[in-house]
Order: sequence, then C-alpha cells, then structure tokens
Amino acid sequence: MYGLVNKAIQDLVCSRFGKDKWQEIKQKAEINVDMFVSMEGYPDDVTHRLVKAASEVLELSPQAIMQAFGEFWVEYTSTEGYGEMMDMFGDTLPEFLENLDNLHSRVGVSFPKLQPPSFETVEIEDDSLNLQYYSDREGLSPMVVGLVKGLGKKFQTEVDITQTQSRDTGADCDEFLVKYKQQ
Ligand code: 1DX
Repeated sequence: MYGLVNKAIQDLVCSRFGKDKWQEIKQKAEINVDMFVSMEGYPDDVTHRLVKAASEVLELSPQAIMQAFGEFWVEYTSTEGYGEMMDMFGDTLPEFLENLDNLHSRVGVSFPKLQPPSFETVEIEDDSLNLQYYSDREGLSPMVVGLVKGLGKKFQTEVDITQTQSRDTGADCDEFLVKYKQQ
C-alpha cells in the first residue's frame, strides 16, 4: 500500500501513545526505514507487521487497531492534502459511500499502483443501507467499520454499523448494515 497508510498509522500511534511506543512498535515489526514516503508503494506485509506489533505493544486487539485506524484515516486524509478531493465526492454519508469507487478511480489516475477496494451500496430505507465491500486484501473489514464511523463524524451523522456477512465464513464479499441519522 502507499506509504500514506503507514504514515497514518505512525501519526495515530504517536498522537495517542507517544513517540517511544512508536519506536518500540517499529522495532518489533522489524521496520528499518526512518520515515515512510506517502507517494511510494510498500509491500502490504509492512502494514500487517505494523498492526500486529502495535497490537502486542499497546495490548489492543488487531481488530481494535484497524477500527481506530479506519476512523482516523478519514480525518487524516482530510488534513493531509486530500480534503478538497474528499469534499468533491459527497455532502452526506450515503452519497459519499456511493461515490467511493469514483473517488478511488480519481486517486488511481495520479497513483497507478493503487489497488483500490470496491464498495456497493443498496438503499434499504430512508435511514439505512447495505454496504458491500470487495477488496483484493484480506482481513480488513474491521477497518471498514472505523472508516464508516469516521465518515459519520465528518458528516455529523449518527451511525450504527454491523457486519452482516463475512468472507471468512465463505461469503463472496463482506457486507454491513449501516443505519444513520443526519443531525
Ligand atoms: F469509507 O480494502 C472512506 O495503496 C471510506 O484494499 C473508505 O492500494 C474513505 F498519495 C493519496 C495516496 C498517495 C490518497 F498515493 C491514497 F499516497 C485514498 C485518500 C482513499 C483518501 C486504498 C489506501 C488503497 C491505499 C482499504 C483501506 C484497503 C478507503 C484504505 C480506505 C479515501 C484507502 O478513503 C483495501 C493502496 C489516497 C486516498 C481515500 C486506500 C490503497 C476509504 C476512504 N482505503 C494514496
């Protein structure tokens, strides 16, 4: 994944737990680079090692870390140069979710090594939708829960998200029920 992802993990850890914990995590993950370069591609394994090491050092489950990361990613990208772009892809939570594939196409024009996930939304009622998540990567569904919660904050919308289907148990995609209420 692009370095921006690893940098976001670094910023999240440093802001909540301090630089010493980050050094400890990096060491445990056997990562010897001084700094991640946002626009450079890194093997997914680097990200996975960081999550695993963070889980051990911070005594939090990998799922909790991925969810916190997802939530953080929305505000992080908004303040790290992608805020205007994010604003172009929706004024409400459901609109933004519908546009995620378009957003990733846009990012992919500038960054061809992007391996974007794909999201499909199906409206259920005025205040709920079904979100299908397809990714080449495995094990990231807790991150999606965090991402949607982060979008709830961005759009000042109360959200309740539960996973209704999982690739772990043989389904062809991960699926979530998203209930929301605009404030
Ligand atoms: F609900 O499932 C809200 O590297 C959401 O595979 C979900 O393949 C917002 F400059 C610049 C760059 C860089 C901008 F090249 C990424 F570095 C992308 C900014 C998306 C904002 C996907 C990151 C693929 C890297 C899912 C988890 C991974 C999607 C991460 C969240 C808006 C983003 O993001 C998976 C890669 C951006 C950029 C957004 C993602 C890769 C998302 C969301 N994804 C790189």
